[in-house]
Amino acid sequence: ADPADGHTVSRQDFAGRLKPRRRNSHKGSFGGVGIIGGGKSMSGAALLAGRAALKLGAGRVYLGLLDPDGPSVDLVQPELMIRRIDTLFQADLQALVCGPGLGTAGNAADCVEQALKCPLPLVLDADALNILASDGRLEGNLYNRVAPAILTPHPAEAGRLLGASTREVQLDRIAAAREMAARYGCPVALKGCGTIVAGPDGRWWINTTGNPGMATAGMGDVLSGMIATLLAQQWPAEQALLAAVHLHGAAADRLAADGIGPVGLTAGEVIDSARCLVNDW
Ligand code: NPW
Ligand code: AMP
Ligand code: MG
Repeated sequence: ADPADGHTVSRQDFAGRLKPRRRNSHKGSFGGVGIIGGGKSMSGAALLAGRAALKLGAGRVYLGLLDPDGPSVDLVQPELMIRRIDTLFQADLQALVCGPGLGTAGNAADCVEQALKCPLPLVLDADALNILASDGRLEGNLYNRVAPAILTPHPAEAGRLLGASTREVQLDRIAAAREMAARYGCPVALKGCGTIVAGPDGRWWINTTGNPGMATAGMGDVLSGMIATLLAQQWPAEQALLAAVHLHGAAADRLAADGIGPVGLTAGEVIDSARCLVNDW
C-alpha cells in the first residue's frame, strides 16, 4: 500500500496481541512501568499516568517524582510505589514514561536525558516533549536509542517540536504527525479530536474513538500510562500506540453510552472504564 494512504485505527491493528492471562501468571509476568514526572504542583499528572498503567494491567508501577515535596504515597492508589527520580532506575522496569507534570524547571532536562539514554521502551509526553523541542542537544539521544520511543504531543506540543504555531499544526494534522515521525524516527500520536498516529515509514492512521468529554485536564497523562503498560508487556511500539489510542477513546465513549459526560467526565473515570474494556478484549 502507498504509505500516503491512511487508515482508521481498528481492533484489527492489534488484535493478534490480545491474549488472556495464563492461569499460573504472576506480577512479574506483566511488566514493571516507571513514570518520570510530577514537578512542583503537578504530581497529579504523574499519579494519573501511574494509575492508568496499573489499571491497564502492569504488574508493578513505580513513580519517580521530581518535586521533593511531592507525595510519598498515593492514598487513592497505594499500590503505586513512589520514589524520587534518582532511585527510580534501580527498580525492575520494562518500560518508561517521561513527562507528565514534569515541568521544565530544575533538573527536568537532566531527567529527560537520563530517560532517553535508558535502554527501555519509552513514551515521551508533555514537558518531556517541550524540553526536547527547546534543547537541541537532546535530539541525538533519541536517534541513538536501542529501545523504541513514542511521542504523544497535543497540537501545542507538536507546534513546539515543529517550530510552528498550534494553528499551523491543526491546518494539516496528517502532515504534521508524519513530519514529526520522520524527523524523530519513531511512532507519533498527534492527539486531539481524530488523533493521528504516524510511523517513521510514512504510514498513518486516524482514530475515531473518543469524544469532547475528553477535553479536560489529565486525559493525556492517562494515555501515556496506558501505552507504557503495553510496551512493558513487549508489544511492538506502533501496535502499543494504536491499541492505547483506540482504547483510551473507546473508554470515554463507553462512559458516554452510560450517560457519563461529556460535561464533567474525568480522566480518572476513563482509567476505570478502560480497565473494564480491556477485560473484555
Ligand atoms: P489554546 O488554549 O487553544 O491556545 P500546554 P498542558 C493547546 C501537566 N498537567 N487542539 C491549547 O491552547 C502536563 O502533564 C498536569 C488545539 C491549550 O491551552 C504538563 O506537564 C495535571 N489546541 C503540564 O501540565 C493535569 C490544543 O495547548 C494548550 C489542543 C502542561 O501541560 C493537567 C495547553 O498546552 C496537565 O496534564 C487541541 N486538541 N490540546 C495535573 N493534575 O497535575 C491542547 N491545545 O501549554 O503544553 O499545557 O497541556 O496543560
Ligand atoms: P492532553 O491535552 O495531553 O491532556 O491530551 C488530551 C487527550 O484527550 C488526548 O488523547 C486527546 O486525543 C483527547 N481528547 C481531547 N479532546 C478530545 C476530543 N474533542 N475528541 C476526542 N479526543 C479528545
Ligand atoms: Mg498532556
